[in-house]
Amino acid sequence: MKPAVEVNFDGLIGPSHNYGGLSDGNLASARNSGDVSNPREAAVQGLEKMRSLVRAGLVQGVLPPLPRPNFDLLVSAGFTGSDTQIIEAAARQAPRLLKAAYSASSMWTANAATVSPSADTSDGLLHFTPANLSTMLHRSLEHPDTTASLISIFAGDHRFAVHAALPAHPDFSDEGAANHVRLCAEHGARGVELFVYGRDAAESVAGFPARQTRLAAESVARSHGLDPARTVIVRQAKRAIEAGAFHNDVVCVGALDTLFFHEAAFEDTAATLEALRRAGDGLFDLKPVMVPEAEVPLEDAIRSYLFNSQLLQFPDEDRLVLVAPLEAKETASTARFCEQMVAGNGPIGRVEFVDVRQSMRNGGGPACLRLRVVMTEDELAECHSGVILDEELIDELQAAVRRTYRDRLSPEDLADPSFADECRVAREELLKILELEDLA
Ligand code: SUG
Repeated sequence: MKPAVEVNFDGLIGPSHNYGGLSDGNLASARNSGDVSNPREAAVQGLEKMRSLVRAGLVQGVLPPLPRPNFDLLVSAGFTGSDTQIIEAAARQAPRLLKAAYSASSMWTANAATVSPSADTSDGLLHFTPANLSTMLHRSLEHPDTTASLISIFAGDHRFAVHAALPAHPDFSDEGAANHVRLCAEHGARGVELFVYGRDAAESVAGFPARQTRLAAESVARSHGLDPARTVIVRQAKRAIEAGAFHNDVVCVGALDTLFFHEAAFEDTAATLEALRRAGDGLFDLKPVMVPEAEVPLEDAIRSYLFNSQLLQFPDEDRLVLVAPLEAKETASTARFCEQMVAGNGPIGRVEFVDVRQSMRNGGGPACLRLRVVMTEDELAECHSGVILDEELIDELQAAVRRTYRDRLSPEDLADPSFADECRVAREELLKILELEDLA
């Protein structure tokens, strides 16, 4: 076994972060639709979260924001002329489309791709499949640029395999790592990959959209060369989706041998745990931490985003640390549960609360903001080093954000054509700092 570390690649929140109300089934996005956002504060909050993990001694990466507005979308919708003409006409005739073109949703990198570490794959490569995100228009725009970012950062086909996104058809709806959990004894060891889907390909589900199909999960597992005996594919509870858990990571997070989840997360909890135990046989002893409905009602879990936390092994700490959103401290039932949990002798020994409110108001907690990539020393040495953060680099990025980002943005402001230039300039500064100018 080659030792490996888990690197969290957070999405650097882009200058057009706004509350567009674009995500049906995402209660926070609907609740805050039309509010004034603060892109500068959002990006600073995200970078502060990254800083706290760097300080804890973890390896932290970052993925750059994507180019916004996405003019390709507006041109595909028939808008022509100069950039100014396109934006002015879209603002008048199709304001929702303009919001989609401006969405900063690529910040939620848990949806950027599904990642399988080299310890799990048949060819020994580290595999990525960018998610097609085909359920939501604004998110479906991400994957071509996300693929380009991943190819720039993980270049070298003797170590990395960056696949094409699955076909952009509802049968293949894929939301990436938000519906994927890897369990193992230690990061570098062979693991079990758990995929959670919301519907079968041909099935039509009433109510809020089920964004992940079983076919998408199976396809990714096949192309990553995962061992079927070490792969578990289970269904998310319909009730959880209906209550607002549009991704499994709103009700479940796992790390190493620990699975932390709400009682209502899976359609069949007993069968899920049994399948995980069978798949992990000889590799690790599963430690399930199930939060009962009687202690934390599903609605509180979803409102507080308790499960949308990062579950991390800090150097020099025996038990895992849950990096949770502040909202989980402010919600009585989840705060109480956290206190009891750490006082017990289970696998989670500490909870740290972080302020990512700007993102939370669009339904994105600490776990949404990061893509986990387990990497061996050789893989880490070979990926683009400009995106691996230390505090100095974080300071530089924050200074650029403070220089170039607005601190007030309402969806109506997107109609101003000069905002497009502002976004371009801000992104180019960030790309320069990250030595990723090729993506400009
Ligand atoms: O896809 N919100 C995102 C939140 C993604 C959270 N990711 C994870 N759970 N991993 C979504 O619904 C809202 C955008 C808006 O309304 O402006 C949005 O896209």
